[in-house]
Amino acid sequence: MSEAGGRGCGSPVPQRAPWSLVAATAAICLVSATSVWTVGAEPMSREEKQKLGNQVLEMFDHAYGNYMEHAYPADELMPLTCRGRVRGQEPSRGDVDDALGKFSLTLIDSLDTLVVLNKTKEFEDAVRKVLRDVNLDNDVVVSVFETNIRVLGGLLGGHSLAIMLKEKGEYMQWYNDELLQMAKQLGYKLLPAFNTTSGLPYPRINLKFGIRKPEARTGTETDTCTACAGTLILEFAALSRFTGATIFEEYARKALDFLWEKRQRSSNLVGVTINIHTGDWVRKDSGVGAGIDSYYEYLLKAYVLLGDDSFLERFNTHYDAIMRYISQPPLLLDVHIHKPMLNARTWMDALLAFFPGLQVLKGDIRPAIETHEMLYQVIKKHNFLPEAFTTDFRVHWAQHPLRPEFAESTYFLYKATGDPYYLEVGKTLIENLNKYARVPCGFAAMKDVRTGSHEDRMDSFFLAEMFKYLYLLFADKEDIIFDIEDYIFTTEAHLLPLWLSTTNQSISKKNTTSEYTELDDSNFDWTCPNTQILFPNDPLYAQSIREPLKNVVDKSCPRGIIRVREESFRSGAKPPLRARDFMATNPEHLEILKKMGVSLIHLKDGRVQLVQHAIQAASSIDAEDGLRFMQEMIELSSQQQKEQQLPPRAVQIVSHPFFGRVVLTAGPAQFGLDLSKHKETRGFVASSKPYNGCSELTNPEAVMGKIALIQRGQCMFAEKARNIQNAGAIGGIVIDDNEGSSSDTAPLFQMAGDGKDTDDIKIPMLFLFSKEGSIILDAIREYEEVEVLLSDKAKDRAAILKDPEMENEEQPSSENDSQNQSAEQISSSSQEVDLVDQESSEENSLNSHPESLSPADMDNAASISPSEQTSNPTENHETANLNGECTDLDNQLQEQSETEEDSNPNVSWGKKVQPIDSILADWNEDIEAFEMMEKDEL
Ligand code: DMJ
Repeated sequence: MSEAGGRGCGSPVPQRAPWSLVAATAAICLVSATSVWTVGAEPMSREEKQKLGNQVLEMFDHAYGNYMEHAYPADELMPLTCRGRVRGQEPSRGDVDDALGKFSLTLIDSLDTLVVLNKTKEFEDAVRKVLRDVNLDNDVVVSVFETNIRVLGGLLGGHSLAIMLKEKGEYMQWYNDELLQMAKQLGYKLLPAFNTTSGLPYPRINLKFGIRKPEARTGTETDTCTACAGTLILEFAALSRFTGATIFEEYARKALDFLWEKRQRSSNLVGVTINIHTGDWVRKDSGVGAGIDSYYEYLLKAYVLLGDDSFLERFNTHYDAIMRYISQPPLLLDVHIHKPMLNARTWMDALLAFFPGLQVLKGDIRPAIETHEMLYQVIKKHNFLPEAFTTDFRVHWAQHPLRPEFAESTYFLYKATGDPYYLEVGKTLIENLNKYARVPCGFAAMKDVRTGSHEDRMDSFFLAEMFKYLYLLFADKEDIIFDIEDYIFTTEAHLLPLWLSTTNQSISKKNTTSEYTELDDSNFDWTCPNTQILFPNDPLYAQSIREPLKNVVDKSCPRGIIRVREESFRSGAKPPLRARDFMATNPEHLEILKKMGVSLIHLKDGRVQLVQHAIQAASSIDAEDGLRFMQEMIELSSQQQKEQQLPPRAVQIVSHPFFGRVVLTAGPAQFGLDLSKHKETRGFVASSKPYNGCSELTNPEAVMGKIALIQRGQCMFAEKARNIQNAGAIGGIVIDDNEGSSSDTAPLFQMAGDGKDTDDIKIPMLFLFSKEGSIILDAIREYEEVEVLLSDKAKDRAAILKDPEMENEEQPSSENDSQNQSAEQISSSSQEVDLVDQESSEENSLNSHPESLSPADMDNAASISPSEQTSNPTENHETANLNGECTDLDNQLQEQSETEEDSNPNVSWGKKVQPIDSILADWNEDIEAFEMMEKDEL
């Protein structure tokens, strides 16, 4: 540890120091506590740590190697179809694709990871490839935020470590700041985005044509997210200080200054989205996750890197507000910026998992331990952190794109506490990645953590961040070829050297509006995690913080909601009417509605429609209550809609050469055998004749005892089911006749009955979109005998292979057994969409559901069915909690999260062992066929 770090962390309240020293201190403090832990979780031996470190290296090689082999120079790897994701050549995924600029994103994002993982030779090769192949002048519209954190950050991280290596004298001796020149070129390309009166950047820019030109196809946006505008300062200041070109740091500072000016002055919170022209808050909800997260992160880190006190003061002001309103340990719940005592949501998103790590940097470790523990409990339930989960820990959005935030916080908590518990947490993350996300061609994002299905996606941040944090977690100082404490991590985990704080510093003060005020010492409280405060003579202190939270997920209480109510009652005011409590038959409620400017219209079909006219409210406070009520009502009704939908099901191909590794997410049927209640159905597939299954089958002998394949169309699903059942089929798979349809681009499809009694249908029926259906049809063409498993979620491969019928099958053998447990999903169905998309569509839902729309002049409208109100499970939770009881009502969650049996290493492999290479070759042939099919369609 350096002297500066020792000094800073030694004193109970760190003394104010010259800014450059403080900058260094805050970062170095993270390692100060590693020797504190003596009792509690079992210490991990050096050998075990090394073993886990090596496992991380092997996993990185698998991800990076497959990207380089099968995807490069494309931006990302599609790990299921084993090819590159090229923008424009795949169906658009909306905003997520804005990260892809045809600039070999994953390679650039991986550069400094290679050095951290001690792969210096590979780094040297990678840099040469970037310089040789990457073009930053493509006619493509990209996200300014993503391009900044991933590409500019990646180039700067690469440059930072290239000059470090060059100075060491062995590697990179030829390097002459080429990456920095590319970074500068990219920096200039991003600058036109800042051409707004506010100084907030446009969210998107065309790399070739900028914003204004007609060819640019962007520049009409009015809003951006707070994180999008407030996550530039580290990269832009580093670029300025490395090059001496002051303009970048100035622009980034100006954007931050504007956001600071626009903070809600009474709560000191910021909203999620802001109008870049007027500075008005567009979305006034406020949390620490999606849309805001790295704005806060960059204020604190800008102080660390640049030593400018005004950033610390801003961060501390916001942090106080976060801890006052948003933090409800262990939860972090969004609130309204104007009414911060009211929760804006009943769920949390996965991005907030970075926050405990930031709290460590701030030095506020207790709530960091609490939130981290809560998140870990959620992970233990679902193997991964779902994109969003409710306050009572049910899955809200079931995806998980292999986000690194939780690993990041785990690393920082370990650095701060030295508690081996966090090493065990890291070990679990590694195991889950290998067991559930690893596929032969990389690691695939989870499409649904409940079914274990995959998405054909491996985001670049997985390589930039996940492997870095996991490797560093288990590494000792001597395992890394440079001193990590000399660097700060950007939000994408790129490394910027702390010495930049003293380089070209004069430029930072020029042309910035940030007022410089003398800070009182309270601003420096806990700037370092102070071990005397954290562990007051008790090495079990951290464990004692975690202990009460051990069962928080199992025995969940929606605590945030309690707080709102308690606060309201305490102040003597009547609590505002909550959507979930509303009864259309309660006259008192109708009176409150009127006061809030909400009118109620009875529709002919029995539903009631709610419409809000803010100007008809009794006061502006009532109008705001009305707006919140309407927002809650919309959220509630979409939640109810979701709950009425059946979850997706899985079709897993178990025969040679798939052996359970391919899992297709299938749509359920509202009739027939319910696979969530019964054991899976296993059988060989056979096409029915006629293929549409609309009349008595002419080939009953072929489908008898098998799972019949039927084409969608021409008659009701129930009719098809009856026809194949009569022919003796044990199950049915309906394949979409809509050519090219895919669950990647279409929402989950659910087969309805025929409006009559369908109790006579006893067999399970599942639906596959055409793209997924083709996988089975192609497999039949290729292998003739294809066996599948119809179930509610992917089954463990060990269990599948234990089946006596499989005993003689060829089995893959591999050193890495866990790798073989994972199941690949060619594509899958789910109604869940990407977090960003979901947020925007949620916003639109106010205006887009025809049934909830009122005439154009209406401000807000929502429709509900009165009967839905009483069946809302949330209501039950609420009542229980108000009575002070906390019952675990979440049986569904329990069922979903039943951990699958561990793999059985004693599986008796058959005699005809087919080498893994040959299996993969077969697999690749399938993929090629699949690719050809897709190309044809395009
Ligand atoms: C990363 O690209 C960055 O960490 C960003 O700030 C938000 N999260 C993603 C990964 O989840």
